Amino acid sequence: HLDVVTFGEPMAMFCANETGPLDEVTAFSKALAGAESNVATGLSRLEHRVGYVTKLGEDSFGSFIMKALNKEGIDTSRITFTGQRRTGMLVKSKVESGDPQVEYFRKGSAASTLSPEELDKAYFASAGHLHVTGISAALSPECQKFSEHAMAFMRAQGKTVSLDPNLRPSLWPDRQTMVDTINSLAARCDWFLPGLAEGKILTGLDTPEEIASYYFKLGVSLVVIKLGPEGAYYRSADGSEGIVKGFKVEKVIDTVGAGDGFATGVVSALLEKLPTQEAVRRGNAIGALAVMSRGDMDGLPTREELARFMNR
Ligand code: KDG
Repeated sequence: HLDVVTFGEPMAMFCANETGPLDEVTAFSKALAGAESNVATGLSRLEHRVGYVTKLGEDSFGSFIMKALNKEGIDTSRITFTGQRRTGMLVKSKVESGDPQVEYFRKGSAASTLSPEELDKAYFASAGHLHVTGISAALSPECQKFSEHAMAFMRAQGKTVSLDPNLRPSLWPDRQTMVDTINSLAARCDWFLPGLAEGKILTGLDTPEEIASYYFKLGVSLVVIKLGPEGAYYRSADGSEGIVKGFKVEKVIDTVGAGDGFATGVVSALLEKLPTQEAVRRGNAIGALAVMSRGDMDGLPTREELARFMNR
């Protein structure tokens, strides 16, 4: 039995050890990356039972990722290896401020061949909740179908589904395809977690209130819109809405992974039946912890670390 199941593409990430343009950097440190594996890691550190589904290449990155996920206590029993394709990777620059430069090497990767026929229904049904990000649907038509089938299947089973759009324009053929596909996935989720800029791109609307209304019409029961350092706006089907202020961040080290930290907080708290406002506050807390550390996962707290940060 699992609390949460998720799927996607984990990657070997090479983070620059020094600032400067990527083509000039000579030293990098290897770490695990991937939006869904970040969330799986965050949830597992908070003691939720998490299963992660993907395909890896039979290469050193694949075994590196497998070991890292196992070390986090994530159930990896449904991860398969293929000799036909490589494990994806990315390189990331180091910046003093703003967002780092990211380059992907993942087209045609092992994970991008995950197809709907491979959906292990019994395994998914053993979980109470499914977490999805829009990155998976961007990887290939098969992955898009896998996402659609998994979401529809879990909804039909009476399970909850969360979706973080995680817009990655560079992975999509064009902007309109990205917008249309993500919005059709949003219509299959319960909890939708866009950033404000993403919400604007996806709906053409301006305010968090308008964006939330758009997704309520599509049938979601909770919209939480990330507002960066300001915190987050939420609106729930129970009628509650408002802005939950963000936590103070002393120094921003790396913004990548903040949204995954946020999703970890919101999803874990909702599964623990905390009130929506508290769930959003936990999302803000883990998002803040994530931007204060370099790797995607370094800031993801244990229960004790989270309590200490939230009560300080
Ligand atoms: O959300 C963090 C991700 O951006 C990073 O881990 C890499 O999955 C990744 C992606 O596709 O950008």
